[in-house]
Amino acid sequence: MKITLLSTSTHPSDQGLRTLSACLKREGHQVKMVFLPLQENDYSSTYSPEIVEQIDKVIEGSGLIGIGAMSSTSTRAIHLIKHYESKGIPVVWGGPAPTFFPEKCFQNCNIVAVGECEHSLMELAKKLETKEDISTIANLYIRLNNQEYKNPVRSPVNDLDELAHPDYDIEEQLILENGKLIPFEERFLAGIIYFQTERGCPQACSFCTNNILRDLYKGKSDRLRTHSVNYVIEELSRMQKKFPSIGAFDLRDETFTIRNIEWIREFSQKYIASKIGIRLKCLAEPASMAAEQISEEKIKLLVDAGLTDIIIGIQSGSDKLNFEVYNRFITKKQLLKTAQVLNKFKDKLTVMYDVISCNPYESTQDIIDTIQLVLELPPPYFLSVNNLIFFEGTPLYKRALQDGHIKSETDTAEMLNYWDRWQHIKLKKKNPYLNLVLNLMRGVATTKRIGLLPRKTIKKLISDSTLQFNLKHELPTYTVGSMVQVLDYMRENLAKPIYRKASPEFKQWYDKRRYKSSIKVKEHNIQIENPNQ
Ligand code: B12
Ligand code: SF4
Repeated sequence: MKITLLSTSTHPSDQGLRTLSACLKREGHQVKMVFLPLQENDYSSTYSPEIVEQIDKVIEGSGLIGIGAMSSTSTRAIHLIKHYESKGIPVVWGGPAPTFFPEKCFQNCNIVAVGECEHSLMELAKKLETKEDISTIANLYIRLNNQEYKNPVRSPVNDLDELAHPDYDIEEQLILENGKLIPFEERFLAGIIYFQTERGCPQACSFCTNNILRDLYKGKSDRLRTHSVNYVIEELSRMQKKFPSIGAFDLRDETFTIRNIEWIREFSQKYIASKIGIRLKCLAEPASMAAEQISEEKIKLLVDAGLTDIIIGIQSGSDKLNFEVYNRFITKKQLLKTAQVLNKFKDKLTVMYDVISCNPYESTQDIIDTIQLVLELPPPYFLSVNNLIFFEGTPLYKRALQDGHIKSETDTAEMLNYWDRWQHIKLKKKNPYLNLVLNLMRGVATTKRIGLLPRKTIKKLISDSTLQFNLKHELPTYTVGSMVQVLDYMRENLAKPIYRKASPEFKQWYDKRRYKSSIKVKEHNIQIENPNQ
């Protein structure tokens, strides 16, 4: 059967949809993938009639349309769903939005796919082809002949290696550029491939949507599932051979370092032996690195393999806030130990620390604790200050709703991005002065400065006298804050659109440099020959 899969994401990586496509192809279906990115800073926009007309032509003869969307791209997804349902073509809507909010999505689509859906989609395609009853397919909410069926989710795939490798047959795929559907070209990957080697996360941070998945799969799977090293090497090697412009693999697993040391040992050896030679990036959560010896060995093995960037979630310098509000069980002492371990690799590894700001549950002292922890982290590093968004369905969202911090949808900050600094501060209203100081520390940290602020100035800004003055007089905070808002506006509306149009070579160059400190850091060269060069 001909199936068309439409991706509404702004980045055409979409491992989920690509894996679904590959699994359907393995079953003998003819799949057409179409990537439909629109501008990132306007999630309310939908596709023009001219664009829809072009999609109509591609869809001709399809027995099923699959649409993937995150919450942010739901408006544009719904626009397409309504259009194709009105033509009588079965449309199934899957991805993060229907997984987290099935009831809401079911109001706008007659077939909604919840959770991991390789098997459900294959079953749906087969049953539609053979005209069998589709009302009992697990993971699907289905509206059929005015009846509604809300089927439970099946256990998620235990052995991830069973799955076909994501479909990167780009020569058969289409993408939207400047209002035109054109053949997908390598340049759209922007020199980077996102790849998850694992599914799931054993932690349950209160602000994270991962909690919704844990509830969804309760009793069915609470295990972290990891691809074998061989599968991962095969995938990365395939990508390196196919796409010469790829300069980095971003291994976006929730927390890469949580896996056992044996996996990392085998991966490091095999990645080096494979001569793939492309730099790696990953995310880690410090609780998974608390055992000093193990974490040092893990980091060394990964750096030897070519890890050049790591993102570490700290979130707060206040143990109390981490424990009682964020449900994260790591102490400041352990965080500093982890930072010392990472710092041993400073010549080869760029570390980015994530903290959360603008949380109405924070006291003045909690923010000071965070600023003080940041001052204690050994430089060089990059500090990423992310403003809190109450994501619907998370434990922190429910608590904030109960405690009156969320009175309307606007209070969740879901329509802002993490880096709209002054807009978040104005919205949350609490501790504007200290939240502004923390937000101005976003950026490269050296021995002399953190972000825009010299270290000496930061200490002065949190000293008792300056603090008391600024808590009493808000004018200086609001003046600087308004200036920051202008800068943020320019970043989103001028700098980012220009960056998006830049060549993959420029993006790679920039990606390598933007987190580097002004301290002279030796360029990390992976000592492996690239067989393609
Ligand atoms: C890699 C990644 C990115 C990359 C690449 C995105 C891309 N288009 O590929 C980048 C860095 C660009 C990115 C950006 C953003 N991301 Co992101 N990202 C991820 C991450 C870490 C992995 C995605 C992935 O490949 N997963 C692996 C695959 C196998 O799983 P999957 O995508 O869920 O697919 C399965 C099911 O969902 C389902 N499915 C998926 N599509 C479809 C379609 C059909 C038809 C069907 C039937 C089923 C189906 O079946 C798939 C296979 O089992 C996820 C977290 C996560 N663990 O998934 C967050 C995540 C998807 N991102 C998220 C967010 C919020 C964002 C941003 C909005 C962040 C920001 N503020 O800028 C942006 C917006 C991007 C956009 N609008 O396009 C949220 C989405 C939450 C939500 N409610 O929608 C997630 C879930 C993280 C989180 N827990 O908060 N992201
Ligand atoms: S470690 Fe990361 S992915 Fe896991 S629950 Fe916490 S924030 Fe979410």
